Amino acid sequence: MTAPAGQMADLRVRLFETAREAGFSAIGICAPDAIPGAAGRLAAFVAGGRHGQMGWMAERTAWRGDPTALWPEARSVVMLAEAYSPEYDPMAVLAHRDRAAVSCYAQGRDYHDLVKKRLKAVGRWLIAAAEKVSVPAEIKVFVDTAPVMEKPLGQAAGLGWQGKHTNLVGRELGSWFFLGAIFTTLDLPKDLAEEDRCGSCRACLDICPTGAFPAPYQIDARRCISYLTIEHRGPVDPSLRPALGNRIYGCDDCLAVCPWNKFAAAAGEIGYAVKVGAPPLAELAALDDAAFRARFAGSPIKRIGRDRFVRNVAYAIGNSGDPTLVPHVQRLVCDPDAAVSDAAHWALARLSGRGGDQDRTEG
Ligand code: B12
Ligand code: SF4
Ligand code: SF4
Repeated sequence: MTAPAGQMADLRVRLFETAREAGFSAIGICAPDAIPGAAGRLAAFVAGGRHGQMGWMAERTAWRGDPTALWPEARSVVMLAEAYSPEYDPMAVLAHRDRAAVSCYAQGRDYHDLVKKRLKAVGRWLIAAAEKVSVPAEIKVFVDTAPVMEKPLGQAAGLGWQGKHTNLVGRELGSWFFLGAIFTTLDLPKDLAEEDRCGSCRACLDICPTGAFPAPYQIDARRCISYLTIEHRGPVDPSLRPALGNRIYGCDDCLAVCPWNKFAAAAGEIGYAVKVGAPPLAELAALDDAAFRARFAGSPIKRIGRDRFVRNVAYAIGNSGDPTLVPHVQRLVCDPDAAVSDAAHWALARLSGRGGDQDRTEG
């Protein structure tokens, strides 16, 4: 939309204020054509099979790799960061092997709901503010699930850079933040892209329990514990199971070690505060479908369903080294879900010293 530059500059200032008042920790704007390298890297990622069972990553790649193809009328991409920084050490739970390690991002309410609600509020404000100066505006809001590459867009909008672990890191934000996008037909003034500030650091690459980084800045999702515990259906490759440790939903290791997190902005949204905690594995292994749904209502954990969740719990019990947990996993041997039953067999064998990869250490 063409409008006087001064009008757009003023709208931009007020948009930034509104986004901060709404609770976002940072905001930046880039052009829809600001990520020309992303499509090729996405193509290489998919061609290498690095998306594993996430078949949706291989679909609509023309849109995902190029925001101008997704919505040709868009003139600006407003990128927003929402902090969820933990107030505790996310790695501490890894030493309590009879308890479940649940990633910080999944401790509270589902971020998809919280971020989307906020994005829509800011978007509605933008449309109304543009209307007041007689500039028609349209918007579309995205968080996570649309074919949009949020990290390169976030870097182009100046929110941070894609670190060697591939996630976005900000100088003041650290890396504990979610991303959301507002595409708009308004031609707002743009920000400068942020530059890479990883330097010679490689802490995230070295800590990864499964060796999921084939090279700095590249991930093979098939080896990432976040993928294995959340996205992967059916049995996990036995060679990777010991490295899961007690992580039953997501993994925080590569973010937790990043030195830039000492500057991390505090989480403004109380919805992300610890709710799930680190429950005993014994308790979680007993969940049936109804109990699982009731316990994780409103949580992102609910998305993976009871079977995948209990499969993960069984792997964690296998890795616990705690023989008192044997009866809790024994019950799962006859589970109707084949992956749960397989995980239970594996856990029993590992606890009795008959199976698994006893020499690997984890967390
Ligand atoms: C698929 C996906 C996953 C997959 C794959 C991860 C991945 N890195 O692609 C899995 C399930 C493993 C995953 C895990 C996690 N995810 Co995730 N995920 C996504 C999703 C839906 C798409 C990401 C994507 O496009 N991947 C495809 C690859 C090709 O793109 P890319 O990672 O940007 O790859 C770039 C680099 O490889 C780089 N590159 C390649 N070669 C080279 C070479 C050089 C020299 C350089 C400089 C760069 C470079 O270029 C590529 C393009 O920019 C986004 C949401 C979205 N719609 O964007 C969330 C998202 C990235 N995830 C997020 C989060 C929070 C996580 C976890 C931390 C959750 C957890 N605690 O368990 C972990 C982190 C694991 C990790 N180290 O990445 C956040 C990240 C926020 C942030 N601050 O960056 C996002 C943005 C969701 C959101 N809306 O907030 N995720
Ligand atoms: S989330 Fe965990 S498993 Fe995945 S890349 Fe980071 S450290 Fe590795
Ligand atoms: S841990 Fe080091 S290499 Fe990894 S993202 Fe942070 S600064 Fe970059």
